[in-house]
Amino acid sequence: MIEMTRPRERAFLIGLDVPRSRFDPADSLDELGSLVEAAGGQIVGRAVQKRAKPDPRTWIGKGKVTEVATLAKGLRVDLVVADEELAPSQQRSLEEDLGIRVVDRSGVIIDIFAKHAQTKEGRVQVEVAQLEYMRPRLRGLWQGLSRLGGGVGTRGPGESLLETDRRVIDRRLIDLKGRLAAVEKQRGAARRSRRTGGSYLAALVGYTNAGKSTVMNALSGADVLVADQPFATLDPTTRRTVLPSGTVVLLSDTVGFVNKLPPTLVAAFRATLEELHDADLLLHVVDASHPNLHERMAVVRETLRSLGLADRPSLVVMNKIDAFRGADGASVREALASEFPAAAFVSARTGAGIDDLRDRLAREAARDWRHVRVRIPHSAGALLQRIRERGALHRVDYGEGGIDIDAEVPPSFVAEIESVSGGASARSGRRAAR
Ligand SMILES: Nc1nc2c(ncn2[C@@H]2O[C@H](COP(=O)(O)OP(=O)(O)OP(=O)(O)O)[C@@H](O)[C@H]2O)c(=O)[nH]1
Ligand SMILES: [Mg+2]
Repeated sequence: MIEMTRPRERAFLIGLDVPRSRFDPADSLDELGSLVEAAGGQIVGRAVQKRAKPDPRTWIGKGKVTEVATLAKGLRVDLVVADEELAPSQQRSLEEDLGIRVVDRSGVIIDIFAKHAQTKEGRVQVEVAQLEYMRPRLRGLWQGLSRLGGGVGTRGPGESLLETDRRVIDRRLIDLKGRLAAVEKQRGAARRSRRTGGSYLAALVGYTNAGKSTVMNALSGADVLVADQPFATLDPTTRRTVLPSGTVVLLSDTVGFVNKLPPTLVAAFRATLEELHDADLLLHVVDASHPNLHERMAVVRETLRSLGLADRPSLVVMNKIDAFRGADGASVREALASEFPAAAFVSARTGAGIDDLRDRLAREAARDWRHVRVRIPHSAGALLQRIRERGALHRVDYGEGGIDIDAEVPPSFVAEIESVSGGASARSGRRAAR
């Protein structure tokens, strides 16, 4: 399908400058360029057309198609990449008119996902996305193939052959989706047991390449893969980090977002993304050194909204402050602190600000903790470690009649502690925010 197997295929990028696009079209093409490079292509040229709206037949206008065809010939272009998901018919018409293979932004992103998927589940999810994407585009693919055969003409196979292929795809999709449902069920069980474990869960979210995995490593000492390329992380991982108070916080790292993330991918990765619904806090990691940080933040917020996570407590983490170059040499704080007063400013690479971020995390985790002062029997001593991990254990006194403790814990944990103590809570109450 849209595999770029030969290394460094020569790619020509095309974009549209239509009113009200979020990104400047040149910036968007830059980003498309890095996506194509991550998929194994080499950028040899680009063109942007200003239009009121896309051409219904060929996306870019007729004149531009001719212009691109001429340029592409001179540059020995292997494929033309459109900066948006094209309708299957547009992709087909463009290929016909250009006489060159046409790939769109979605095809490139799905291709990178296919390259990076590691786990079985990740691979199945990617294949579902690939097949869903490919299914309506079969006819074009067939035409491409017959052209490759050379001299066979441009007619595709008969409808019957196409229908057979669609049926094969549909059967495969049913099989894959069945497997995904089974994994989802297992995952659901794992999540429930994690929930009853009761630890605070902070999920790292953000634009791809913002440094989510690096922040995860800096906070937890984990060794999650970090790479200067889009969608290095596809499969979610969860790591424990112990805050100075002894409180355990779970951190989860997951797939990043990008402008115009293909809908088939979002659907296929639903199970992965649903993990975000368990999070007590979203750490929105931002590459503060990127010129398009505002647009990217808007994409992330919009994606979170579409996942039903708009109201989840979140903390913006301005990362890569070491690489920030403000206008007139302004520091990152001068440039961004007034606009994002609640944000944490860090460099996951140098470690700057990471201790502060840990403190912020501790404060967030402790937001609704309750104060408990109870006496528990010596037989329940094992509870102490769990109190320390889920909350903060301030004082422990071993007396003859039992263990007196003074602690702050999440509300969900209060009842369990009080039941062990026989409900003899000396003073339980909402804790004041520190
Ligand atoms: N200068 C600088 N580079 C950083 C910092 N944090 C991360 N990076 C670099 O940014 C690139 C992406 O980092 P990752 O942690 O892989 O980013 P990610 O958000 O997990 O990316 P995906 O998983 O691909 O979505 C890598 O080259 C990192 O070394 C930082 O604080 N400063
Ligand atoms: Mg990552």
